[in-house]
Amino acid sequence: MSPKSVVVVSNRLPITIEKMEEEQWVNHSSSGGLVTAMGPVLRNRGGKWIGWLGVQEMPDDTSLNNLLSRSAEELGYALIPVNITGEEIEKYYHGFSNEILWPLFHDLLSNCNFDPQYANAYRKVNRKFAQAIAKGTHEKDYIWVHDYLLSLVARELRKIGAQRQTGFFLHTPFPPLDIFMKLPWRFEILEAALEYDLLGFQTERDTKNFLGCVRYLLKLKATGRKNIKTIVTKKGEVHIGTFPISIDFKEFAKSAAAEDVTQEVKIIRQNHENRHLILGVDRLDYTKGIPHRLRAFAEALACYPEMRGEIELIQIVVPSRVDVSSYQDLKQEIEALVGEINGRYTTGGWTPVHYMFRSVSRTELLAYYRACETALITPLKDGMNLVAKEYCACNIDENGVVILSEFAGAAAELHHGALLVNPYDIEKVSRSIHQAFSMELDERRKRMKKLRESICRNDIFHWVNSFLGASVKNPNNGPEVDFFVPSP
Ligand code: ADQ
Repeated sequence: MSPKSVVVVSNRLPITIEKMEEEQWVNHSSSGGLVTAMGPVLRNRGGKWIGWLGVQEMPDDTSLNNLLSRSAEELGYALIPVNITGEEIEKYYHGFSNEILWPLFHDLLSNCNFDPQYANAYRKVNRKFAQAIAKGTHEKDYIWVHDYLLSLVARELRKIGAQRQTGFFLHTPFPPLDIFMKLPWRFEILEAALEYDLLGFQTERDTKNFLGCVRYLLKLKATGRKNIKTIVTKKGEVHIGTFPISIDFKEFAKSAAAEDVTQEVKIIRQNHENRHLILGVDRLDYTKGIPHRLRAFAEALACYPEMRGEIELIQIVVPSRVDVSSYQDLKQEIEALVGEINGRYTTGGWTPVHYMFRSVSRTELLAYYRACETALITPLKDGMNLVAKEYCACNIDENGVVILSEFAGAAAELHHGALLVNPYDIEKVSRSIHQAFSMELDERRKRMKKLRESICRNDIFHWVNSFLGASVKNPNNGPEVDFFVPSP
């Protein structure tokens, strides 16, 4: 019998493919935190990754096989693509996932479009993922499913008669009962979630919210150990725990010190000589609170005239879901606010807001993390917010200040070193900008040291090990292989 291996299942595979001229396809491996962390668990151990290739027009069979074997060679594990049609992408991805679950899970009910047509496509695509798992994996494999797009996979596996041990990690927040109750499919989503063997959330608050919904709506109570709870359903036991996701801290710190980044930092500092630089980095998304942040920055300039000519906000917005009209509206709102602030305050030689709407290179991103005195991270709600952790890891001079939304998952861990704010409270955010601007070096160092120590201890490898560790502690569950990943 082949040994148990880990299989990761996520909406997207960790590669992007692109069609070049003459029908040639090329592949690029993604390099996000999850891909880095899962590498050692999957590589050379029969591991697999199942997901969508991100394109509607699939390559022909020969090109696809070539692409997949090239990627498998580069990554060290196999990729199994799930085919999703254009209509399914519309309804499962843009529809149910991003017009219903995404805003609802971020407490933004007014952004939800509960279109009943979306639910069927969501079920159908979750079924497709289950079929790909059933076909491409062994009964003894451990299936680790990621995120709100795939909450029904364990249920669909059972329905098609495929027995697997499964874990699910939710990268977004989980909302409180009052909000979750509004979901027309609330029972279905909760009951399906309880078909996984292990459920992981980002923060204690998310776990409590989930358990509260289960208790109230399904009349099921959790019992058990402090950090891992157990719920007994008709189908068996489900374990539930909190596993805050993190980053490859040492890799970020090492790359931030490298020569290319150091050169780029010099250029940024020369271009903004003697200025206190405040950094915002976000995907274009209404959950990130960019307009609120710009208003708070404008308020700070209005209330603290001594900061005029001294501070500059560098706001990087990474294009995302740009074909969706509400995202286009958000972009326009941001650009109008940037224009207003600059129109009002710019003087010869000083521009208060520097705005970039593009995906910057990794070298540039790390250089901005290193070069800016303050990070202004004010999502209205966020599962974790890795930018906050990356900023600290790259702050190798240990003198930066983090202003952080109390509604980012990261606040649970970083509250002792960051300046916590309510992003809706424009005056408080503006005061915190002033506090960061005026903070003595000693205090900045003390705070940043604490932040860096905590992120270094709880890095992405710790996250993988604790999730998979919790799955092994379940009797009969979890992968058999020695999958623990040493933090390099
Ligand atoms: P996101 O909503 O995408 O993730 P976040 O956690 O901040 O939010 O991660 C963004 C990532 O994009 C960071 O790793 C960052 O380095 C990268 N990035 C930012 N700007 C970039 C740029 N200009 N070019 C290239 N890359 C850039 C979701 C949830 C979060 C949760 C994560 C992980 O919404 O709450 O923290 O998953 O679970």
